[in-house]
Amino acid sequence: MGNYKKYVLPGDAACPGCPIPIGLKVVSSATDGKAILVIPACCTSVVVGSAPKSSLNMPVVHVPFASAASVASGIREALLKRNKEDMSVIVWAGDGGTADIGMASLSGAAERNSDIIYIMYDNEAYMNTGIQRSSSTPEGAWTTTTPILGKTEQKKDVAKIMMSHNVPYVATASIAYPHDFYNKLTRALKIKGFRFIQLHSPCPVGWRFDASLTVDVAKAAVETGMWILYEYRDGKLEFSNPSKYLIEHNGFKPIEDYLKLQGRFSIIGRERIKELYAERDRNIEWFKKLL
Ligand SMILES: Cc1ncc(C[n+]2csc(CCOP(=O)(O)OP(=O)(O)O)c2C)c(N)n1
Ligand code: SF4
Repeated sequence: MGNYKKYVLPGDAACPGCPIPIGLKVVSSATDGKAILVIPACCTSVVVGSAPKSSLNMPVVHVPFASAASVASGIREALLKRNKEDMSVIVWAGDGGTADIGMASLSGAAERNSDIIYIMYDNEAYMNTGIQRSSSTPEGAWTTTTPILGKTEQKKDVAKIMMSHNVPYVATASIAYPHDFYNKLTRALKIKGFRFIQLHSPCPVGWRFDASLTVDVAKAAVETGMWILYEYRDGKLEFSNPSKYLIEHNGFKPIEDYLKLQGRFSIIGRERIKELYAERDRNIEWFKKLL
């Protein structure tokens, strides 16, 4: 990987074990800093701070919650008018800003095939304002707005929604597999049009695990099939390793191995765990149809 140390500086405002600086190191190294980041309100707005004291040494435009994809589309058009073809425009947004409040502008940018990359770092709740449920929170997870039964609805699958927009590139990634994320972003950077990457990003504060376990939790999500790594290009899907290997060899670890690492699932019942197994299997069968 390239030199992220030039761009992601020590001394940010992240909680210990935060997945955000891990993800941004990959983004800055894959782009070698040649990108403008558009960041709607989220933990990252606080983590990197604002100029002139930002810990992220790249151009950043902080924007209102719902507008990120539209603002990014406009910036890209302005750059093209000025013949600045080599400067990419990347949205870096949380799941609340993507799956919920930013969905309309995201869908609009995808439908127009705007020449931007949209990275949704998915920490599966509104962390910055106090761990409220988002539509990307998984079933059974505790949040401050689902305190008794955990979330009773399934996780909204934004990457699938983006595929249905027939955009040139959709991928999933995980902060536990930075090289896979780096390679996907490098490929996405070479494609024109709308590209979307959903980055699974466990948050120790909101998911209730020890700050030393961020990468282990992210890895366990993949190893249990609760997060599947894939790439979707021009109507064809390809699983990425280790998900590819695990699917082909039916080698997933029990989902409980993932759940028990996190306090947010301590209230989950046996029936709901059964439902998670069924959802995982249905999900994989659905993806297999696109192979
Ligand atoms: C229109 C609007 N509504 C609400 C807020 C308050 N707000 C700021 S950050 C945030 C949560 C963002 O959640 P998410 O996008 O999941 O990112 P995370 O905080 O988890 O990184 C909210 C609700 C806002 N800034 N603007
Ligand atoms: S709440 Fe979670 S995502 Fe937000 S800064 Fe802290 S560790 Fe990072």
